[in-house]
Amino acid sequence: MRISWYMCIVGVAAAAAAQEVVEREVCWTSSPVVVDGVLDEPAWEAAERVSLAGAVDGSAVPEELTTYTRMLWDERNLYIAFECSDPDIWGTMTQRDASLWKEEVVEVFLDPDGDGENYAELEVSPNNTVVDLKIVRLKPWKSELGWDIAGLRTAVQVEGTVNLRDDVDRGWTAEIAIPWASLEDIPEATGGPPEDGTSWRGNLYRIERPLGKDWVLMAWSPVGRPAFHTPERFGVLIFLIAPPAVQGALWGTLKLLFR
Ligand SMILES: [Ca+2]
Ligand SMILES: [Ca+2]
Ligand SMILES: [Ca+2]
Ligand SMILES: [Ca+2]
Repeated sequence: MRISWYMCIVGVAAAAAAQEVVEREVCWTSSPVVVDGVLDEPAWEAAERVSLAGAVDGSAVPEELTTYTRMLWDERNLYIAFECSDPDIWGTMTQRDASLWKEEVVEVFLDPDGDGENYAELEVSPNNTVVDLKIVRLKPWKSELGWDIAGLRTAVQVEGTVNLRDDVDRGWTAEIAIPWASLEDIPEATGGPPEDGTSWRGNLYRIERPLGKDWVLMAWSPVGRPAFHTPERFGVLIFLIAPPAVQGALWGTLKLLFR
């Protein structure tokens, strides 16, 4: 979908009303993002913080498991940041493409053409272990675990101890850069940055597995069931060079200058 941001938002609003999906504006950054797990750059300070809710019904999650997400983009990368409160951080797997979803992770799903097929999945653990794969289709299930996000950069910072289960941790952050070029073989992704106003479907998730309690599944766009592979309920990501309010202000300034 490559249309103007205005048409994009009108279309998205209609789609959201029909499908009850959420949307978010992913804003361009002209200042650098250093992928070190520390979210102290001016770029991140300017980005909207969006919390994750219960993955099934959007219900509130326990305060000690709050998750905030931020997203940005520039000509080379899509950037995603997670801030996870967690009193007990753990994870044992350290091999790329291990079954991280069986432990504690944050996850990014990207479906550029929104057809629920050929979408990218990335998971990052508190050990900064990753699994990346392409979901080719859901019925019958076909995925490519050998597919890698070329040039992927991830970093994690932990406030606490990983795998010490009897102390109280504060939480962990994940900072992620996904090169546009790595998505070249995903339909509708071109291998370059999206045009201003382009919208993709996608979702952000977290799996939390407290000791002796039920798992907690969290999502940006609730999917209506305890299964993350529900692409019809993914949210809508709108890539904007500048948010509409800024564009409107710029247009107003130009009109004043040239009248
Ligand atoms: Ca950083
Ligand atoms: Ca935990
Ligand atoms: Ca797709
Ligand atoms: Ca892989």
